[in-house]
Amino acid sequence: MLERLESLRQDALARVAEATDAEALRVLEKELLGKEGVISEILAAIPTLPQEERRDTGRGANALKGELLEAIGSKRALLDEALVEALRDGGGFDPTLPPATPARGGLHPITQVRREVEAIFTSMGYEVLDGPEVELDYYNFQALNVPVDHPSRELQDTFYCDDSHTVVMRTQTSPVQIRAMERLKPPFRVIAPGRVFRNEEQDATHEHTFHQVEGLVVGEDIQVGHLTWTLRRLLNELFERELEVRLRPGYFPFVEPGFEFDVRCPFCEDGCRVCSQTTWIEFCGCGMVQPCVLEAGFSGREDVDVSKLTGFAFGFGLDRLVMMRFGIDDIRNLMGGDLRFLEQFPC
Ligand code: FA5
Repeated sequence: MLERLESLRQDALARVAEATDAEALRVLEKELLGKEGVISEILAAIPTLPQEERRDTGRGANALKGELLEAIGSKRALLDEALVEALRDGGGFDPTLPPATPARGGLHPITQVRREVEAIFTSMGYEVLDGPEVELDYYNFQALNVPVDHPSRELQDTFYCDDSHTVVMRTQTSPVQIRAMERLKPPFRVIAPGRVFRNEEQDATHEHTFHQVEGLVVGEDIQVGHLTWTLRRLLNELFERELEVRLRPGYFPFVEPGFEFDVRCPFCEDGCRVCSQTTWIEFCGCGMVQPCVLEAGFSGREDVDVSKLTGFAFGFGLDRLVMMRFGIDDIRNLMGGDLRFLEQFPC
């Protein structure tokens, strides 16, 4: 067997050296080192050899395998180099052709609109905050005036992360309100865009994973007028014209009074698909921050006199705004990852 290995070695190395192109080398590699190649065959036959030959044959076959791998690798590098040289020397290389342009990626429509929203708010002196997507129940609910077992928790179907229900996938961006109060000194204005999660059935307007933008302003003498002015300014900038708006009473445990803020449909006068034939679009929930939420957020802060503070907060769905902006009729397209859809919104 050892003689066979030696003659195989000489023959194989000679054939590798003689290979003239990458394809010939690939075929040879398969014949020598492939799953059904000569080396595998020798290794597989070892148990059938006399006991005293087995060890040397195994060693010899493995050493040869290593030697052939190296020889084939070096030969492949030589052939590649020769190919490039040949192309350079005129073998089909045309230096006047334009270079191949790499395909350009683009920003996701949600990112495009989020950046626009951030630019509008930062131009009004707002800071952009971030908050954790995996959140403590305390921030997502309790500090926002939603105690354990409060029925309003059912308004937002929650993904709980542990059996004791202390950690949740945040159902809204509102917990960033509390984190902002803990960290910042009033007066301040912040927005907090980000992903939120709800254990909901998907349909054309509902996702289990979607995006919201939270807004919070805290200071002295902050009133409902400041809230409506701010939201109108946002919509006017986004839609580049003055749109009619209205406030309706709305219940959110962390604001009092609380409102639903609607905007007149920018696409029709008598009703269309986007506004469900009503001519109004529900834009966001909002209201004046509940005093008990200010108490919770600023608790333990000796530098803050909560009794002097008021504030407003709002939270809108970014995905729904993107749908309004680009006339998209099914929210599931946004996170579907289909390039044919995404390429319609180049940026
Ligand atoms: C809230 O989440 C409140 N945190 C908003 C708020 C903030 C009120 C501050 C007061 C003060 P609501 O559950 O209505 O509210 O959700 C806000 C927006 O998120 C909705 O208007 C809608 O645009 C969007 N939204 C809600 N559920 C979904 C869903 N399943 N898929 C896509 N967008 C959704």
